[in-house]
Amino acid sequence: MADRELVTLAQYLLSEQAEHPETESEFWTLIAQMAYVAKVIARETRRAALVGRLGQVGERNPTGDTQKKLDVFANEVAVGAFHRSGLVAAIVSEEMDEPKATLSGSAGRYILCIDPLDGSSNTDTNGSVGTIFGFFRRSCQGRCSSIETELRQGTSLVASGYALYGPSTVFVYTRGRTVPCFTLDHDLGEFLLSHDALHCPPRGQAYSANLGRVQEWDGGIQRFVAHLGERDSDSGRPYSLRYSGALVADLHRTLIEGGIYFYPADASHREGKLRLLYEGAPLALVVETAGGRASTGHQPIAEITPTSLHQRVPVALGSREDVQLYERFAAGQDA
Ligand code: AFP
Repeated sequence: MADRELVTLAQYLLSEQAEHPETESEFWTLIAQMAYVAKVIARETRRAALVGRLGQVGERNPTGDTQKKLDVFANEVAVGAFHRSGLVAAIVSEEMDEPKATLSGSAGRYILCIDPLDGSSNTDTNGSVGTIFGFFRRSCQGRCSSIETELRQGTSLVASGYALYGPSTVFVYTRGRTVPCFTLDHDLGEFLLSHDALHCPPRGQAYSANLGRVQEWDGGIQRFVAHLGERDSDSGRPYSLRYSGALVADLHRTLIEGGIYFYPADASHREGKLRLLYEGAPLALVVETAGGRASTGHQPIAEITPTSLHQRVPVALGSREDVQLYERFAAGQDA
């Protein structure tokens, strides 16, 4: 059987550029450059065990997590790829305390917020990991007082997406219209269009959460979990539990098969564990563009105005009806 017509990411970006001449031309370069970052990280995660890149470096990152060698590597790749690009003014990363001003400095129109290696606790066990990115348009041009003032709420994201390093490497991006998905052909070294547009089903039959923390969650969330476990064939319950420890992997499955991923506040994470700027907000744009919903449980993630670079936020992402149900339980209005 002949291969289906193969569309490379480069071809796809060119045709998008032709269709949307109003888009700043540098935008397409941002996406192409991020895909390059994903390829380099994919290559290194595949051979990490052979080149001494597994394990920890002994440091903790700004959000208190232990840093893995691959975390540091992935961060260096991302910084290297955008430092001289002339496109971004600064890079905010999970792996850096302070934003990194790039060589283009105040000339850059965007700020890149990135979790270079999401789920890095999986690296030593050959589990899936990912990269999450968001490009924010700066709210002021030239020299501004501080990076916090330049970052506005998630609705000002111009593009976001993720790469998933699993059995295959996928690259997903959106600018709020559709969510195309590309799969890396390692032999060609090219991302090829594999899903024209991801559409999150309105409801699923699986949930992803660290159930080990259930006793520390609000009563409403505990009741939500109990509800998902009750038998009811009309609504497809009980839901199955699927949790990988890598948000990107759980989210990618949720986008394709439906369901919900959530990480609420708990005793160790009073504000939630995930970070707004380089996890919650970028993935909220992806999920909502795919027809799903992204919420803290009490408000849309995209409506939160960031107040600090490494701000945390409770998160519920996935199928619209499943997230709405979560919100009802979080508000104490059980089903
Ligand atoms: P790391 O990137 O520090 O490994 O954190 C991963 C993550 O942010 C997200 O990808 C996972 O879903 C979640 O944290 C896992 O956290 P728990 O280990 O507390 O379940």
